Amino acid sequence: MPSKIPADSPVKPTRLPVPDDGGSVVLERRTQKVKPPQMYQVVMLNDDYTPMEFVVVVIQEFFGKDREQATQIMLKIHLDGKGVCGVYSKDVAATKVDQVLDAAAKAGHPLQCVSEPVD
Ligand code: TYC
Repeated sequence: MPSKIPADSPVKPTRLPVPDDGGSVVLERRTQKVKPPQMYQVVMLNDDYTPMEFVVVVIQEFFGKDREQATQIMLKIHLDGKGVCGVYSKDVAATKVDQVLDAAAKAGHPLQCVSEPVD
């Protein structure tokens, strides 16, 4: 007895259209319905008080950027008001936000960041 195939499987069992198929089952491919997961970008916001050096270190530490990349991102945030530090799955993005807010609060800086779905 073949094991049961889940309803959302990309294949479905089909009986062969011949009278004497001996109960054979073929697997017919269905159109794939699974979509890639929604991704989230972590956006850091500018403020007038957090030191540039602190932002650079945070971006290096939590977003895996080298000093040069981190400095470019920090300057973009400083000039444009906000900037993307990285793109992650929902849970990882939420963890990055928590880590940044925690580090900022501990250091006494008002640095803010948020995660938002990528279109
Ligand atoms: N604007 C801050 C300053 O002039 C630097 C800064 C950059 C703060 C990026 C926050 O996300 C930020 N000290």
